[in-house]
Amino acid sequence: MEAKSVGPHADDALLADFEARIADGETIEPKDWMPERYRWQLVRMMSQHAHSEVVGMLPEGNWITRAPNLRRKVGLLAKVQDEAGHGLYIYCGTETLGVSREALLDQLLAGKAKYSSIFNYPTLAWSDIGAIGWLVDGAAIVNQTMLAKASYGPYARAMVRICKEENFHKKQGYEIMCILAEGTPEQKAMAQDSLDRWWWPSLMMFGPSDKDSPNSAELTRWGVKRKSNDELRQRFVNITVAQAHAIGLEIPDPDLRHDPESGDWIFGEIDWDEFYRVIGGDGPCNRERLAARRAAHDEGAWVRAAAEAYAEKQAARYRSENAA
Ligand code: FAQ
Repeated sequence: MEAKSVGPHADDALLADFEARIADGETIEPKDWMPERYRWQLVRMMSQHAHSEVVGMLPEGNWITRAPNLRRKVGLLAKVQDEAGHGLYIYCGTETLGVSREALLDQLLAGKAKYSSIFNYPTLAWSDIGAIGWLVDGAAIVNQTMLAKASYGPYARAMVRICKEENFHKKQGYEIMCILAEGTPEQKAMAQDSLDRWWWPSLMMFGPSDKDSPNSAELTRWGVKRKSNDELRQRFVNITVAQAHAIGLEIPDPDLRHDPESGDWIFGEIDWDEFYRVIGGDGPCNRERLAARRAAHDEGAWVRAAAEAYAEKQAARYRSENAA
């Protein structure tokens, strides 16, 4: 009888120790004991994040050949390459939890994995590149600055580096918007149109409101989320409204008002039906994005084969040198 009860009691003690470490602000590292549910939540969230970085290259990659001048092309190329790097860091972070990058990519290509809703919207004009840098990277920074304090060490450390790069992305995007906004009336209208189309989808990036967020309770309890979806969304709105006004653009929300007591910009109701439609696979570009990822994966098969053959050759040389 006693032997049987050792397991659960041992687990209770481990869980108490794990939660005490988090309460003390320690980070959890890959070889530390963690509850299976913590590992599962991290794999779920980190894999969605890595996929978002990778799929997120597509809307902007679409404009590399059409950037208006060399400086813009160089900036955009660098940004898109950075996003690929972010995907790789986070896939590596997920590997520390025992899930391979190949397994996660298979889920993405099979259409079984989520990635951020924002990347299912089309980039119709050059000004959309400005809007993405300003709003999408701006939202990502607000979200990921908090994740840099997450309890899981490899994820938190990846966020520190990623946020530095996202800051450059945001600046290049906002600069594009500033220049268009003070250009000809047509250029200003173009910037406003991009803001109109990207504003609400950017607010959706923070996820459902707190009362409808099934994962938040566990993620908060275990120190992965340090602020709630709604708190971060509000922080983003407060930062961004001022930036829009500074360059003479209007936020497309008739209900937007400043609350002098809290200092917050109170915004109107988000279209949650649209949000759930998009994350359910029925956004404007979901099918196109998956088709593009599958084609890129197939076309890249020879690169993976070549890298593997090279690695095997190097390993064989190492073995023969060490055997000699
Ligand atoms: N899109 O219970 P919650 C970037 C799902 S990176 C799609 O609140 P959670 C850089 C959620 O997964 C952008 N699905 O979920 C860049 C869950 O589904 P599940 C990505 C969403 O995890 C810039 C369900 O709804 N950033 O932009 C979305 O507690 C430019 C219930 O939601 C990250 O991934 C959504 N917007 O909170 C790249 C940051 N929202 O798994 C290229 C890390 C929610 O139960 C170009 N992730 N869902 O089936 C997070 O902080 C969190 O996962 C949230 C969601 C806040 C996104």
